[in-house]
Amino acid sequence: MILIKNGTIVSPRGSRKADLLIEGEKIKRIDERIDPSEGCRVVDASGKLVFPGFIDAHTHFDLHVAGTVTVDDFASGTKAEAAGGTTTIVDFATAYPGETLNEGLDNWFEKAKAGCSCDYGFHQTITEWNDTVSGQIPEMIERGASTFKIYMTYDTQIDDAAILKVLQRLKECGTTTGCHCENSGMIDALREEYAADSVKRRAVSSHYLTRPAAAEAEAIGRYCHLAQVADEPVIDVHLTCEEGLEEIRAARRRGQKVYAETCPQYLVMDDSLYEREPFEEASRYVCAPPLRKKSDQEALWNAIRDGEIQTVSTDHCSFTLKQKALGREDFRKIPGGMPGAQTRGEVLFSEGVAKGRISLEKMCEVLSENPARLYGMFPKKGILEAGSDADIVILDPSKSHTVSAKTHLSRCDYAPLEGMVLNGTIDEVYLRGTLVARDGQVVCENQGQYVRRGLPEYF
Ligand code: DUC
Ligand code: ZN
Repeated sequence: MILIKNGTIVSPRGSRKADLLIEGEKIKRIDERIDPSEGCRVVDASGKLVFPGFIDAHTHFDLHVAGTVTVDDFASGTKAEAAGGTTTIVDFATAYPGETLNEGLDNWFEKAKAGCSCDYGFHQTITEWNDTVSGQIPEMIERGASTFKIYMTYDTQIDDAAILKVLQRLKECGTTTGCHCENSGMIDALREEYAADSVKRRAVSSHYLTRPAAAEAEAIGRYCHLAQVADEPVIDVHLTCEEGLEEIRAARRRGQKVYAETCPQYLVMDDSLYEREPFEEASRYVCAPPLRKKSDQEALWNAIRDGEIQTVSTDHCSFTLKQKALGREDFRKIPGGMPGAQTRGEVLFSEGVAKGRISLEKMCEVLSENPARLYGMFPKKGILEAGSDADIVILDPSKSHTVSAKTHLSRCDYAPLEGMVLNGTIDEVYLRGTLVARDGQVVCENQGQYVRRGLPEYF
């Protein structure tokens, strides 16, 4: 047994000083005072915050993009996650056109065999729509890949007719999907225009200029209207901008259930980074949708505070600077994505809670409880209460540290937030009762198990 004593137990409904007893893989008891029984290991959490393990519902490990593959696979990616307080990830299994959903999911189970240092699950990505795919949805739910993902851009995109049919079918099955919302026609036209100009073609800044906030907002609006017709709750993943948020607000005013996710990069970085020289300094921030304006950051923080954004995930999708250099002559060839697994919780604490933008309780809600509910893992995950998995993060709010690629566990050779001082440091991370990470290092690897997720809870 392990007894975590004198910590502040955090929940969305309030925080209180209490002791927490772990027996085996589960939380046995939480009480004002618990005395250690014989043989019980006592962890002194005086002055520290005790959170339910964080859930990252948006990762891309071992993903092939733009002729290359992410540098982090499940082994390194989940180590970075565990060190950063994440005890469960949900990655995106993809059935490419011509593959069955089962084949897509099988392929991602194979990738996870690299070894996982936190628990893991899968969303199932749908890249084409036909009777066969429709018929396989119940089996995906049965296998625990109970929520889905669709794209309105990239070569994985499906058109509006298919999106409507997906939403109608998922409604019948009691589940939902996340969607990458960007207007591909608008983006394709702008990319062609910029690429025709030999100077612009080499400029990293062309990346964000060809993916404007309007392209995201239009797609979010269209997605919400399709969901209105299907009468289906939906999830917008990686919301970046106020214009997009306005579309979600409009849908909610119509009485729709729309859940929104954002990511730390959209909260603390802005599009001026794409103007940096030389190429290596700017290309590292290329991701889609792109970083936006400072005013968007403020809108997103406020939306988290006000409950308009329900989850904060990483969209961890890492490429080395050498891989980014594939687009040195043509911005369209820069693989999109950046690492963020290890810093998500600490960034939210330091930039959010410590700076007074959001409460401790809200941080817990968007990192733990809300993703657990929305993605069918609650109350096994996402909450500290008797009977739940003993997935626990102990954070020392008085300890600061500096972000550096030299010490992070991602295989990526840069950290987007290199040099940033974060106030608050994760001390210890427990995965189902086992201490798996301490002081930014994984101390017990490959303990992750597959989470067979249930149907979403709509709140
Ligand atoms: N955006 C990225 O930047 N990378 C991978 C997938 C995505 O949507
Ligand atoms: Zn993504």
